[in-house]
Amino acid sequence: MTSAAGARLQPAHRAAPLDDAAWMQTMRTQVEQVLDRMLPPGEMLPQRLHAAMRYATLGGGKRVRAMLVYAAGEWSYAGAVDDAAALDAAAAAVEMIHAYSLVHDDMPCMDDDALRRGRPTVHVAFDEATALLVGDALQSLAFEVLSAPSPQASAARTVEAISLLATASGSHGMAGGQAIDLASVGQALAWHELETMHRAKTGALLRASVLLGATAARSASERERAALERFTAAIGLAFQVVDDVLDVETDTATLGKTAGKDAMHDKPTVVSVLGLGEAKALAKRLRDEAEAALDALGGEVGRLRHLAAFITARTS
Ligand code: GRG
Repeated sequence: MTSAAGARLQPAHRAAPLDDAAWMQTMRTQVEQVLDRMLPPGEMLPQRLHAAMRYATLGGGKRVRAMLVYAAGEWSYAGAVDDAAALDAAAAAVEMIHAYSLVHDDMPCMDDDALRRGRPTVHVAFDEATALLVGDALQSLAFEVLSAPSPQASAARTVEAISLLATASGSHGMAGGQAIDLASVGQALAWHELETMHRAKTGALLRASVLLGATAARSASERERAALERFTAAIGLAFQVVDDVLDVETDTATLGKTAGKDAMHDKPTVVSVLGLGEAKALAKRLRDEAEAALDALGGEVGRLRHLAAFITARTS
């Protein structure tokens, strides 16, 4: 074991396994410590930008993407993690990209929201120009972090990881999905159009999180790759289906962001297209699909199984 991160991923014969709730809390704390270490100090010039980057990234959040990296990492290392630094780098990088997307998504030119993670959004707490720069700088830092994961990581695997995250974040992934989302305001989308948008906007980064963890220690076989793709497709869509259900069923205080925003902005959602009952039924089917994919994958899939259940039954 080379670091504290390795210690919590020891296999059962070497350390008492954590139950799933304790494991999630441990992973959350782990990635927050890594982010705290990797983000420039708020006192470093330019202080306002660095303080805002820390505000955006360290201010709460479920850390689902980081947990997917760690869970898939357990599968990749078959429980015995010798290079925890590579997983830490990937977990921090996906959380930085995610934080950047939330900062930009909340800006007046996009979703125009004043509340995120139970606090004023970055452009409200700081200002719009700073919020724009926070997103830019977090995106760059994510790739900087990913390009120097650990002395043990091979150059080829590092390049593969950078490419994976770049594709997931760009116009074929998250940013592209956001563009379709913005263009869909006031439109009546067919289900397949909405699904395509969500798979890009939300699903691409969740997919990258799983694959970054899963390929940390070794290359997946063709059969394993197919099972991983099936798993990420299911949880990626499920995450947004549940998000749309929560948007209509849950209050602002619980969500930590403004509830009912989609209807307010006349945006097509899973609920507006399928109806509430069918949206909930779809979330259940997607959980079954994720479970079946993990059965096909085999190996150390316990944490991934727990995260699939968490994603499809989350309450905030
Ligand atoms: C401006 C170039 C440019 C790109 C912007 C803004 C953007 C790209 C993409 C937005 C993508 C986006 C906001 C997707 C929403 C995904 C989603 C459901 C976010 C909420 O995730 P949670 O619930 O949040 O995991 P926490 O706060 O728990 O981390």
